[in-house]
Amino acid sequence: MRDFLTRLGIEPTNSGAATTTGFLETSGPERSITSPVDGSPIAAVRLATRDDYEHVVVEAQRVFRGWRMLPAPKRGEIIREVGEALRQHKDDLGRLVTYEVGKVLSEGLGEIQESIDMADLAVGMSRQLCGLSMHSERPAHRMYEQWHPLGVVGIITAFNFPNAVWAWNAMVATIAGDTTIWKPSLKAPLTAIATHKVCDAVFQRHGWGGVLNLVIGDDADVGEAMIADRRLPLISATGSTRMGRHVGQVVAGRLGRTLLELGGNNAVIVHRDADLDLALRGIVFGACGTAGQRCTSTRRVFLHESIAQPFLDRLVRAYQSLSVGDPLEASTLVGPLIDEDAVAMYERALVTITEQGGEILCGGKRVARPGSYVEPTLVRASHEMSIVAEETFAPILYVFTYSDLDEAIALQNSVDQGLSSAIFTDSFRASERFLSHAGSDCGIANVNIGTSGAEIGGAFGGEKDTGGGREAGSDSWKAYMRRQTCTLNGSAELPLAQGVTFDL
Ligand code: UN1
Repeated sequence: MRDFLTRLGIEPTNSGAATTTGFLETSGPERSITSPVDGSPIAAVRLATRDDYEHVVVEAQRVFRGWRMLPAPKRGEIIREVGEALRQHKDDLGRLVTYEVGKVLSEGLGEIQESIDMADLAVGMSRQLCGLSMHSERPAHRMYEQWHPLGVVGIITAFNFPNAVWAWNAMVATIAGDTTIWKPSLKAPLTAIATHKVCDAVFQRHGWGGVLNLVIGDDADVGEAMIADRRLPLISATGSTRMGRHVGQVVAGRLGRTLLELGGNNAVIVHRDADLDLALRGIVFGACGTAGQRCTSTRRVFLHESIAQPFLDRLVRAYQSLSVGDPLEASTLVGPLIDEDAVAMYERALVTITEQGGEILCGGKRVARPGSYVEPTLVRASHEMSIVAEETFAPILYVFTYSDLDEAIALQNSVDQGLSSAIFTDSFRASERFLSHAGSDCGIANVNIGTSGAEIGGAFGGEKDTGGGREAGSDSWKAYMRRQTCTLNGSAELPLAQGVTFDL
């Protein structure tokens, strides 16, 4: 049943760092990785130390100096092959994602598909790294802007998308001419190792080992070294707002750039004229998909008072019918949480919810089976409850009612996070209001679609405490390049701009 591990080259003990020459002999402590599916150990990783990191960053810098000179469409050809390699290994990688982090198999496979889509998008981008040309105010002068690769890009990813979020960054950064150092979550390092092996094999075949690099280590050791490192002009980090605030401050302290994709507290508004069948499916997938552990997970629902009670009854019935269990089985809709800490966090949140006066309509307990399983939970909530403003990374959905659409939009916007949002309505006016400047304040605003499951063709990210970064989408390559304005003088004179004279 675990053949996919062998096919992906996962050993009983794996090195936690890779660069030009492949995997290194790391010398950090060994960490055993346990599956949340059944609580059994999968494999171990020997973590990278600060010295290993140092070695990798020197290599990544050296390789950058060559890689940046390869024409972008040629870099794109390599990424096209990376996309092919991901296609070939999609089934095994998807299974590994499911086994290591617990999302159901169709979501595990979907995640690899997201990376394949990202590769395809990046191949196209590699021929479209376009700059503007401007008319100069000076005779026989020409101005244009061009984009250069940045350097070595640090990519810090979270456990919940252990493959795709790396791909959002790495596919684009590499066609842009950068090299990358990936520091994955210590909760999902095996997917990172397997993904690195599959993708790096293509680079190695072309003589470009060291474009993709991997460092798996403690935050205190490797993470801190990375974010403080002036040799990394850009740090792209995905995770909690707390983590992002720290990364943002440290990188800003050295005037580096960040691309932050942090917490969400995403809401769905169900208006009085909504197609309730659609709304039901959108909400349940949004709240319970990946067991509520997406940054785009639906955490709050606002029901128009005219449909609230009958819709809530349907929602409760839908929740009661959800199959929670082994995510590798096709009939399962909700897998486990990532680990025991996550279960403890879910249980603590439920205590707080009850203390603050929330009414648990269904769920609310741990599921009695080996592994980190919990019941998807529906809570009738009020805005006096401070916990509804927090992101609890678990399948807990707060339900509110409203009478006026503007009031619902204001409540939706009242939290610190600003990632994803949705309205279900058949009213053109309601939909336009939601999408107007007075509407949703989030980076993603959907109509008749839930909050999660965005496509890579659109820029992904959010405002406020979500960090402001955008990944994927048409012009995302700009984040991985530096912009240069060039003015060329084809005349025999040296006129100064703004009419300034300076005659010697
Ligand atoms: C995340 O949870 O960090 O839109 C990313 C979605 C996925 C990506 C989620 N495409 O839900």
